[in-house]
Amino acid sequence: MTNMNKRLVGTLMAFAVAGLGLTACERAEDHAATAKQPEANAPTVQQPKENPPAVKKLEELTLDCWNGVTLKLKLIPAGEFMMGSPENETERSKDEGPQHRVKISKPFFMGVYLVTQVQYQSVMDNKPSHFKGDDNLPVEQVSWYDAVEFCKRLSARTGQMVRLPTEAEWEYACRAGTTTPFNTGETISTDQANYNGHFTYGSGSKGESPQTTLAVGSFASNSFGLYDMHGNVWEWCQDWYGSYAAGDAVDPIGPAKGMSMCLGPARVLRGGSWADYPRRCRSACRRWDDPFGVFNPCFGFRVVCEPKP
Ligand SMILES: [Ca+2]
Repeated sequence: MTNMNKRLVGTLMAFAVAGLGLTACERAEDHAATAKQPEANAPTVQQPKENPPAVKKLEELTLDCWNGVTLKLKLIPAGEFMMGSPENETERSKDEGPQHRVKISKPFFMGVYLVTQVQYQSVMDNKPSHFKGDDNLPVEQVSWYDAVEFCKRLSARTGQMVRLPTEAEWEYACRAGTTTPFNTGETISTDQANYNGHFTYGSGSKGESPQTTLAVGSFASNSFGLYDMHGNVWEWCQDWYGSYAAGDAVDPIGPAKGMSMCLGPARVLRGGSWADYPRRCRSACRRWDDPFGVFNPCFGFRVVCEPKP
């Protein structure tokens, strides 16, 4: 049996179990309702329980970091996409393949912006960034462990489950339904993102190269309403870095252990930065680095939050 088939069988069994559970539960409630109304004048037909989970109505979530500093997230719908790049994509790397179908089975909230310096300071009580001057610059010079600690503290403070995105969630959210190298199309310009505009991608043109981070949200969002997915700072993802597993996947979380790179097992970063050529900002491009003690002014993150049931 292939992995996909195993997952399918698992999913069907889960549905079957859930179905049995619901039936048993509704029967118990029917019984209770009947027992409470012996006069039986009222209609005994129970309304079907169709209340959708509250999450379906929520488009946005705002988390209170501390003292009036908030962090806004948007609901990303469940769906499917082709993860990785096709073999004919210009300037791709081998590790972006094989392209495979990924299902994101549940909606999730994702930070509209990169975590900013003021948000980071309000949760972690320090300011590690190399670039200074504007509270709304993205935080950088944070290790993977710093980013995870931020999520833990914000979870504790808000009662929400805040974490780093999986690599699959990140790419799905970045693409926002697009299949081109960028969510802006076949190429990208310096009017659309912060990267090293002295270099071009495909038929693109040269442009500015600010050589610094820029305040989050300085360019247009993608169609999910997320800003700076391409460029500004690289974004730590939850996953260990490794080759993609063969075949289609549902909610993949990456390999169980990191592929050992020059500094040991590595974690994934996505999206490129102010310092990078545009090819490194593509939706499918992957970077890895040491999760400990990497103080790089190109490394930041954004968070996701699992909707409460
Ligand atoms: Ca980015």
